[in-house]
Amino acid sequence: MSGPWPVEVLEQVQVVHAQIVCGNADRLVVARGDGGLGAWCADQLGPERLAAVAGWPLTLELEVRDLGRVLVCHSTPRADDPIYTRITSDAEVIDLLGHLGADAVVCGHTHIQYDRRLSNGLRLVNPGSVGLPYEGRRGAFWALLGPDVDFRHTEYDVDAAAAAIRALDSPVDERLIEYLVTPLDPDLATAEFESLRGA
Ligand SMILES: [Mn+2]
Repeated sequence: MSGPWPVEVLEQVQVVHAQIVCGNADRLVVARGDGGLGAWCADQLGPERLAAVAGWPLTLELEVRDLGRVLVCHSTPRADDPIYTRITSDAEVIDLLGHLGADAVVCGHTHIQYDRRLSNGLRLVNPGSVGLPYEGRRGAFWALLGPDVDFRHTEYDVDAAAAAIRALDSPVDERLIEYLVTPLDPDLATAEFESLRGA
């Protein structure tokens, strides 16, 4: 819920009755953190919408056709901000996720699409990011679940969106807007995340 249009985004997800898990950026909005952006988003949302965000769960369990029992969480079932990537070792990811009674985990946090099978048989899917992808090309990245994992890429007018964000009187960092206009290469972003893991 952190970004240039928190109210519009929340209204859209409510219109479609989306099931949502809370991520670290959402948590920071509720806590009014994140260098001014969280507080600004919280003010835009107002107390009633903010209460809805504060009520979002850390995990969701879904039964998805052919995928089986799917656990959805922003990072792990217990914490919204540990970093792991598509190249983090199976052992480390399994240790972070803990023992789960699920066939698949759908996660977020690193903004890069991947689909991998861990050595314990668990399928791990990151559907990618709509709002801030690091995919080396412009657009919104997401995935359709069931019967398989169908990665999607939706193009939109990124230059117009960047101009609209810049026209807002908001604390959205120019660096974030630049990520939309000139997207990070996913391999470089993955390497950067891995270096943060070791830090
Ligand atoms: Mn995150």
